[in-house]
Amino acid sequence: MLFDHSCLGVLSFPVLLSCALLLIFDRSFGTAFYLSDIFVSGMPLEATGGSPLLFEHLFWFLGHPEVYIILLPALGLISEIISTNSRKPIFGYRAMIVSVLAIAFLSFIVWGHHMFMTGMNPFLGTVFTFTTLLIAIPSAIKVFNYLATIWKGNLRLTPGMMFALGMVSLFISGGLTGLILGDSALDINIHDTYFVVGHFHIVMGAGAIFGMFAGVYHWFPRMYGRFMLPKMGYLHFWMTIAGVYGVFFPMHFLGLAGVPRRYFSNEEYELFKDLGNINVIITCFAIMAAIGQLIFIFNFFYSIFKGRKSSQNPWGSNTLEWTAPIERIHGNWEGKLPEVHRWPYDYSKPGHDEDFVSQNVPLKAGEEESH
Ligand SMILES: [Cu+2]
Repeated sequence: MLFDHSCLGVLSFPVLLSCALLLIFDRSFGTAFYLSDIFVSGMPLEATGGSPLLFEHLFWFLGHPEVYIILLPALGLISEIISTNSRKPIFGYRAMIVSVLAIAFLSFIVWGHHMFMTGMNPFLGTVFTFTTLLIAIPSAIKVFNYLATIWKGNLRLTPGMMFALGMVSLFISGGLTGLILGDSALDINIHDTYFVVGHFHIVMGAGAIFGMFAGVYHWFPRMYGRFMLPKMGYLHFWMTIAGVYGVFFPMHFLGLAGVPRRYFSNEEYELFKDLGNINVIITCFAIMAAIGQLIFIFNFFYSIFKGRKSSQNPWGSNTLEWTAPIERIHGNWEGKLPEVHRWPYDYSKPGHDEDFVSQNVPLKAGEEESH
């Protein structure tokens, strides 16, 4: 996933850089990449011939892959956490890899779905709709595989696992509204409304942040040799997930009613008065979510010094980082580096005493590799 993520970064960020350079040229050096027949106080600007839409094209050529640049590392974290805490190999490992590669490739040919309202030829809009909706397939495969990994697993609902499951939940809710926004015929009705704000904050904002929280709770014992306080972790989780849904779920209804995004209140306008002041509810949930984050910050720093001491490999994980000594030493391992003999998902493998087999354990005679 990190490889995938890096490819996306290498290919998409230069486009943003060029986009910004052209903008600097336009603003400071009299070029007209983005300026075309623009009138100020009735007088045409000197620089003409460019296209303001070019800016949007270049921006969104970064903008869409960027969503996955943010999301993929978090999905990588939760793949590991969900498998470890279900005590099962990740379901459909190969399908997962093909899915993230497909998502990465497709993410470069969908940027037009942000621009259905720019006067784009409807036929081109249809093409972007098609490629966008194709992303639903690998995304659904990933979600299915996460659910299949949990299915009949020996679940350990640690705070890290809770956040990982929370991310799957957000990925589903945000993904489903993405289907609506990716379809030009539906998107045109709700373009630039609060529906969009609700959608992307759930899927790429909160979704990615949940993945990061899952990672912090899971690898904290590895980093500091201590656990974070679990009760505070659960409190943080429930306040955050309730906060996220409480803030962004109602926004979908605001958007469906037609309230444009970035308006600070729907009550200012006769048209949207009947909705009541939904912002009050949203604000209450936002404050609750914010308090939840204070709990996390306290828990993090408190646990570094006062958390319960952790054993070498508290979650029973297979990957090598858990074999490194807990004391601070120079380098990761003393002496020889450990050798990898198996994939990282040998959980509950028949023929072994424990329900995990560290990657540095050689294959037994007659034991097959699990891939
Ligand atoms: Cu997009």
